[in-house]
Amino acid sequence: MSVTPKIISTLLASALAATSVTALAAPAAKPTAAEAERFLADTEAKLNKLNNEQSRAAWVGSNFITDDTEGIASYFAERYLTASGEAAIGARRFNGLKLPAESARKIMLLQQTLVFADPKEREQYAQLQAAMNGAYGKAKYCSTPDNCMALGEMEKVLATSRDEAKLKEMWVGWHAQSPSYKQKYTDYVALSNKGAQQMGFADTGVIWRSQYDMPPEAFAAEMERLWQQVKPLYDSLLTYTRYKLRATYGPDVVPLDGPIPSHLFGNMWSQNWSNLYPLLKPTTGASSYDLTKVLEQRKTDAKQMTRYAEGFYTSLGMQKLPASFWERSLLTKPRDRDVVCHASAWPLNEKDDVRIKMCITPTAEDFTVIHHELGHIYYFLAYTKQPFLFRNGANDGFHEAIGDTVALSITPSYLKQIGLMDQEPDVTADIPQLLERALSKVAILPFAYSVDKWRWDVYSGKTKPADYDKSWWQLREQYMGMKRPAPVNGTSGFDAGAKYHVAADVPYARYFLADMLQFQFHRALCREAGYTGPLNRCSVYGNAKAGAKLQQMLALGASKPWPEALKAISGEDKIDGNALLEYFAPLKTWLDQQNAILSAAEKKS
Ligand code: X8Z
Ligand code: ZN
Repeated sequence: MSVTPKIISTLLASALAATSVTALAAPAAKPTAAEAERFLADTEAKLNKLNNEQSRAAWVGSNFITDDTEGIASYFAERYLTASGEAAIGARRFNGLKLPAESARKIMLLQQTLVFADPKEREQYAQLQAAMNGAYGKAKYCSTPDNCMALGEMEKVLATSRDEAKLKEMWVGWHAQSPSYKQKYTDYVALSNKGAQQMGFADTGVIWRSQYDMPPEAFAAEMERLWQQVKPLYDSLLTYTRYKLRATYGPDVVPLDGPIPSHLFGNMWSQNWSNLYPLLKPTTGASSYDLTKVLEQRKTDAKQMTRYAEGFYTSLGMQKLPASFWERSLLTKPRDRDVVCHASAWPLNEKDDVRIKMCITPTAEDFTVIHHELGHIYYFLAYTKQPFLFRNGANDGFHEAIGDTVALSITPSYLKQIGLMDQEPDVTADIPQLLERALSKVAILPFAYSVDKWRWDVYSGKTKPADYDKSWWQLREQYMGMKRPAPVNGTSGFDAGAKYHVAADVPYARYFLADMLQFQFHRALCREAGYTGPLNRCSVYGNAKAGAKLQQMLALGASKPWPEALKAISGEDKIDGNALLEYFAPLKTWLDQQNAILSAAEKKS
């Protein structure tokens, strides 16, 4: 997980009762600013200690999935929940009191959490969370009792095979696993909402939308505004992709209009279409360079992949990764046990115990992901000196955007500099490169938006458990233009749960925001470096000035409202799709030309 303080908390029934009574009775002596400061100091010290303990237990729970480690992880999560719940209720006393801005911000942050009145419910909540995490990590598809595949192997088939039946088998096989924890998820949602209501929120989705320094309704409107801004680019990319998939799989599988079956996009969730690049690449001017091939041929191991990424950050003037990072991280999939392979970055304490857990393979995709993970790590390291409650991203989208910003600087000229490419391609390769990048950066937009649109409706009760799949696929069709490759499983299916972040209950709007922010950050860093050419050819590798600018923002952590952090790096104070659109503008023109040609050819045939 990339987020330090857990937003979820709980509270002993007695503490809640005491607080409510106080609220109704004649107010106790007016709290003073000095009391508030003491309260914050005590609370931060306590939460820091309990958070370190729960992180350590969660690390073990995700690295060695057994019933015992699951029990240990939920025990420590529960202890943290108890303390953070007490803190949330305790903080209410200081609402409205005149305090220094930073203290007022801490009082506000402490209250954005769940609070459980009933200790039994708190325990159950923590257990369900640990159990769903374990269930996702252990899930396998067995075509026969002795032929079982883990998610990673199935993803590899989706990435490389063009055999439609095989793709469908992988897709359906993986999506048959999540119904086993649907009941757990349903119970978990109900409990979570109870916790939100204890704290005065309508439901958990409202808490999630309240974490962006603006009212929750304003945040939902911002998401919609941003989506409308970038939708035309997505539509052009989908249209082009449709023609190419039609040519590959035939008109019976890929219709000319209407939703496309979602198992054909090279990815289990069709959120990243990079693996379709060989099918989609322009016939002229396309670079034949294949980073995956180079990494495979050189037998680049997981440590070396990580070293490449570290090298980028140190070139910006950042520190080397601490020795403990190398000793304690998990970089490859163990052969002898179940682990949660979904890549994650962890701060284990407020010093420099930072780690990643990732099953690295020598592919271009993992080359990007490792830069992403180290973005979290360098953010953790940059804000260690902040007080506990500010040891976090300016908002969660910032946390997700840092490593991706750095990865936008993985250009041919950079790859040549580090010896992974012999010859830089000429400008005719710009469109192919932009297309390749759009297959991850543009394709994810409607996915990222609609995952949380689905959860907002689940948490609000608008979508009932029997309609989970119905609503999931309505959203997939409306936003992504996709459909389920096989009929929906009545009312017992749980396709959303086949995505890690749903099973692990990690909010997803962050990736949507990060997708916009990283282009704003990239543009700002390139300007800082004095670069004036096209943004797709800019790499800030080795540029200390750009590095200092980035570091300055990272060091703020969550101490200021995010618009101030954005201003510190870019001079802008709004998240905006404009930088992304500017980056891909030449591709948009090209896609629309191609689509006109392909549409005319389709009409003729
Ligand atoms: O979960 C991740 C990271 C860890 S925070 C690997 N990502 C999202 C996903 O895989 O669904 C990065 C891109 C989107
Ligand atoms: Zn991340």
